[in-house]
Amino acid sequence: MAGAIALLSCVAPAQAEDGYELWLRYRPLSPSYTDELAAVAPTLMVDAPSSMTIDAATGELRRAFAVWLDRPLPIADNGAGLLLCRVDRPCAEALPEAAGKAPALPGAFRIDRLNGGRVIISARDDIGLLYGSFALLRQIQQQAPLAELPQADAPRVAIRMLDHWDNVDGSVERGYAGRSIFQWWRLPGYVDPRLTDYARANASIGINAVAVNNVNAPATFLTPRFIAKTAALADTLRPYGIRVFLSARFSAPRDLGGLATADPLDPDVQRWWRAKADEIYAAIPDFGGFLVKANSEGQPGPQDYGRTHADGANMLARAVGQRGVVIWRAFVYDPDPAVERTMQAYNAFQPLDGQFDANVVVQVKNGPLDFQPREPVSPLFGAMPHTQLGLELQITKEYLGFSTHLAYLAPLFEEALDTGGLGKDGRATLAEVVAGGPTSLIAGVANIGADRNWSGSHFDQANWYAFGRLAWNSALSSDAIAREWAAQTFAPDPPLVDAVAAMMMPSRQTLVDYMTPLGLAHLMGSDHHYGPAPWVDDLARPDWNPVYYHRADAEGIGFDRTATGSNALAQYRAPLAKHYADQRDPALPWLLWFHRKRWDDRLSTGRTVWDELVTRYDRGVAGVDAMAARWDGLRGQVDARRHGEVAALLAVQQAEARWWRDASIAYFQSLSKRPLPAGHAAPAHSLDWYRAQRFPEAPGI
Ligand code: BDP
Repeated sequence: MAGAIALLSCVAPAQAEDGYELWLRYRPLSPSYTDELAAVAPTLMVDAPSSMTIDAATGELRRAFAVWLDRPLPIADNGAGLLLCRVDRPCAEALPEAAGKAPALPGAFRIDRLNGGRVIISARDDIGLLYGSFALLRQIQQQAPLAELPQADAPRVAIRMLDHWDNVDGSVERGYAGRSIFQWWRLPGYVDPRLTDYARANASIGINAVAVNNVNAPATFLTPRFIAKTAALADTLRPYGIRVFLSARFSAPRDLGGLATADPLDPDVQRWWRAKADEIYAAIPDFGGFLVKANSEGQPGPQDYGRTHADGANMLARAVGQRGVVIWRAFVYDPDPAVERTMQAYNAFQPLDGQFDANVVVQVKNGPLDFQPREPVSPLFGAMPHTQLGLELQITKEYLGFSTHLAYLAPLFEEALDTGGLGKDGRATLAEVVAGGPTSLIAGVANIGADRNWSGSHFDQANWYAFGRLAWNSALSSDAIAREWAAQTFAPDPPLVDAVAAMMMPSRQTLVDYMTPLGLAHLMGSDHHYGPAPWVDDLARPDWNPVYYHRADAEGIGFDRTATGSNALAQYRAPLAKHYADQRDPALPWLLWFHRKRWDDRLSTGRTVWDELVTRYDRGVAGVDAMAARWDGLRGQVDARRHGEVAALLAVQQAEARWWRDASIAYFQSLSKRPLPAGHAAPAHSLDWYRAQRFPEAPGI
């Protein structure tokens, strides 16, 4: 009987790949590589005081090596195996000189090979040993030559954070991967074991902070019941070096405390927040602090009482004290939209530079508008030298085709991080502006939900992964990140990795081409932001309407943000303003963002504006077709389930790219009255047909 079972288990098909394991997918490696690995790491030795974080590190190493070596990795007291070494322990004597010396943010680590043999992971803190363990595993998963394992690495940004826009009822604002993973109703008694896998995934890419609730959340999250629930989450995440934050509603002293006001200068209000912070710290000693959306899109804030954003942020920062930080969002725009929308956050915050307390971080979205497929960077990154600015990116693809469309976001993140002409002397990149000190911050709005594959699609996992890797080290290239992700997620097979990276790298530009080419923005359907609706002109505020942004009419198209128009360009320093104003760049990324052009104006490409627009739309459609064809070519090289799921979504994307192209061309042609250039097909339907489409059930609202 036992023999029969053994035989059966040999022939039974491997468990279907459903994406649950993310990039932490440990699979047998090539026999020769396995032999080498077994020689280098026959055992694991730990020289560090015991802690939950060390247990997490050894647990992960043993989980992976058990698969690779096909036997448990024994923990040894001595010997020549893999060594985890905290540099304040005797093991440090064996380390190279440099180990543990360089000043760095917590989490720095080294991987060394002694005399070409033994592998040692060393760090000054436990979290560094955990990060070092994940770095080693990442290398081995890619079958990197063992000679290439040595490395020294340290984070450049202190707070690498996911912002969940999760609600009390389990829904997720702008979430396209199912319900909230936090299961608020069952907490604190039941903590879903899935959250440990969530913590592992985050730690593996260096994420060390999470805001667990929506920036639009009610004050409910600050009640004792929800503090207890949040404490249970914090207990689960703590071993992985992750601190929990809460979005705090500014009116909480009124909503919960029964006070008549939430005025930040009122002593009762200040006392209420101090007591609330104390209550939270009693339950969660390493609580990260508050994230606040104030006086923005109807949320309450200090301006309700004639106070400034600095008054509000500093009041909360004093309640938190040295124990944590207050992350104050700069995503505000005036209730009176007389000033051009993209200039408003700058106008509201720049005059407050220097007025924020040391434990306040002002969190600025990458662009001055709102997470569009392409935006210039926010001018605030060049204008607040005396304020700790944090960067907010959006990982969930609210404006980039939800989790249906394949768009790899690392090039978008990288484009923002690498933008120069910023900082106090106008010479820093955005990455340099936000890097460095103990409250430096990069946050990303999470794309995680209760879907089995976490992100709604397999390729959207790459955006979570790339966010973490770039928040840790913005100097990594999008291409390198795509490759390491693909090798871990699918297989460390170079031709496969090449093909997957070749799909991912142009995918964001492809999406820009079929949705918002040439610097256009905000053309999506109202509220849900799904699909094209460039014709919308009847929303309550002018700056909620797509027509506000493209300004197309019989004459031409584009938003004049130069000195002859809104002059938003003047919010940038000269070299960056010049870069954005450039109309000769053959890529023309910012053309219609900063300039208004006539339809027949000739561009540096040799085409007229109208012809160029149509050409870009068609280039976008062709790009999606090419991506689908490439994926089709990988049939048989990727497991059938994941291959089929990705292929199905790519087919939807092919149809929806055509829809975007056709609806946009039908609308703009109704204004331009120009013929389509030769070789470009007419839209499949009339403009009225596109205008009549309705999607009230679209997710994420
Ligand atoms: C917008 C989203 C909205 C968010 C807002 C924000 O549509 O759901 O609440 O950003 O960032 O893009 O506060």
